[in-house]
Amino acid sequence: MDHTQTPVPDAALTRELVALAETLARAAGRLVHDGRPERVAVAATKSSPIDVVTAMDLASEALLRSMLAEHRPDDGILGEEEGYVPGTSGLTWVLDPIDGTVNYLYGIPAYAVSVAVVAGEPDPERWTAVAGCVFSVADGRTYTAGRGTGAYLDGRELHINAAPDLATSLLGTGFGYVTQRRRAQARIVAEVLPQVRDIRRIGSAALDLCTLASGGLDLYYERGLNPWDLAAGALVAQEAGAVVTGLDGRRASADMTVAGPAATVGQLVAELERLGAGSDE
Ligand code: LIP
Repeated sequence: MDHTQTPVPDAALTRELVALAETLARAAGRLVHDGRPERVAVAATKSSPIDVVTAMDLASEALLRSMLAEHRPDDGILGEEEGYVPGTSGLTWVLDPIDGTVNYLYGIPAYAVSVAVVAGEPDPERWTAVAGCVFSVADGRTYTAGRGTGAYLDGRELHINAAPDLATSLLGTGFGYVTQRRRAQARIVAEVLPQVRDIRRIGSAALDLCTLASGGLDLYYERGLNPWDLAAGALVAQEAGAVVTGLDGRRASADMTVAGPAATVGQLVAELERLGAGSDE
């Protein structure tokens, strides 16, 4: 399909898509919440022995896909567990059935179902994010956002914190699953930590970005995010007033995602570029 000709939905369709994203995320969230056994087993691993998949990751994505087949049969789907199925409408749903899988595995209450729909090529550097919902499973908080229609937590409009300077910013970040990248990320965070108020490692990029949107963090950066990790959370953060970007003038992508108020994002981007944070060397 030629994604360059995809029209971006108008406000009315955007609101409809936000409502559907919320319906899907909450339905899968109920499944994840109600179906969590006392002891969660690892069903499979992916990029490394610590990159785990549970049966509930698979069940959650299967439910999301079945609901989309009913409600939006012509749209494409890009999901963490089952990959990409192109559609014919120019819209693609980007699904993370459980973001924060390790937290889910250990019973740490910081994991979410992330559902977004984008127009154009399903690539974070090229897509136009249209609507999204991040459902925080453990506490039931529902973050929603539509392109140009604002960001909300349980219906309350969200705005990021005013920009403190870097030294008083509470900074969220995360780490990958592959040893070489983790070693490089440890080097970067060791340089950044003395320059900020403190670091928080929540373990879910979607919740990091939504926490930023609601003022619980001042800044966030992470290298290695998959499209499904950032699709909905980045839209929530942007609609709450955050800049979401990559390094070297690029858009946010797997190479790097930085989010927060424009002034301190500029300072953090400059420091991450100086430290070579866009590579695993
Ligand atoms: C997680 C991300 C998180 C990152 C973790 C992991 P998953 O996604 O949301 O930001 O630090 O390493 O990639 O694997 O739980 O869907």
